[in-house]
Amino acid sequence: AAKLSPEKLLCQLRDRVNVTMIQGSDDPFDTSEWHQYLPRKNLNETVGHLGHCAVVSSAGSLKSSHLGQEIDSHDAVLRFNRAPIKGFEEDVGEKTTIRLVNSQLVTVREQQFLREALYNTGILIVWDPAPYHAEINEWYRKPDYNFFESYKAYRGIHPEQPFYILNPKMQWQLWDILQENSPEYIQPNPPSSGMLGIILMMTLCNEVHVYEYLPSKRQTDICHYYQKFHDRACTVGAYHPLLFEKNLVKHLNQGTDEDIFTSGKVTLPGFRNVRC
Ligand code: NCC
Repeated sequence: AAKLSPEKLLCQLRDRVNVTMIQGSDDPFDTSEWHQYLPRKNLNETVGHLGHCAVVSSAGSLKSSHLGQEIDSHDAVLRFNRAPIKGFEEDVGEKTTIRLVNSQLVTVREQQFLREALYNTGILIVWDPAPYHAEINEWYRKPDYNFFESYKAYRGIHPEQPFYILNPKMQWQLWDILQENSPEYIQPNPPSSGMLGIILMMTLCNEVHVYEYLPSKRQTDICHYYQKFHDRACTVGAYHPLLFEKNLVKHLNQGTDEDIFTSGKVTLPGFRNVRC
């Protein structure tokens, strides 16, 4: 596969990855039952036009980074899964505008998900690994984790908090581009929450800064900044095609290598600033 220039790659991502949330008009969500649960406002209306945005990976290398203030200076901050703030403000900041969670977290850890205050801040978005290029209908019958009942339960408890379901089509549209631009065959598993979140923020923001997704000089084999768990696979991937995702993001970086080395920081343009 021939690697595209960063400019061409940005255009491919902009034009081929359709980032949308499940809507009441999407079959099989077009029922009065689902209409009670899905948010009335669409995501764009809820967040408005965002300028500078930060994406905070959950990597262990955020520990002792002192990036908190810099992260909080952004107009919007995206976090993942159970990544906490309390006790880690100095390194990861305290602002959460959007939290992107996987369906496993919502299903397997349902009781914690329904109870923990961590999830009550900002906008929630859940995603689930769908079969390759499946129609929404087919995915709905065969989700990777059947999170739909947990989603409804959460919506019942927190009806005012915006909580969206990511349209699963985008994961494979993105995966196709990853595969086309990689020299090797990639296992057909969807991209990580991190990569999905980066693309999401590129659709919502003028500019995106990603922290410790490409590891800085602080890289270790510690999986998360919030846990004493060692596993190198967290950074390079096992199930998710993390290494390929990270090569792509490195290729698109508009910041300096120095920024990566010292802050694990990557600068990406918002799609609205991409000219094709
Ligand atoms: O670990 P996880 O990811 O929640 O991390 C969020 C995103 O941060 C980036 N990351 C994380 C650690 C690290 N050392 N380097 C990184 O670059 C990745 O981009 C990652 O996506 C997920 O993607 O949803 C994942 O979720 C966990 C787990 O389900 C949740 O944390 C909930 O407990 C998965 N771990 C397991 O299933 C054991 C992980 O594989 C992927």
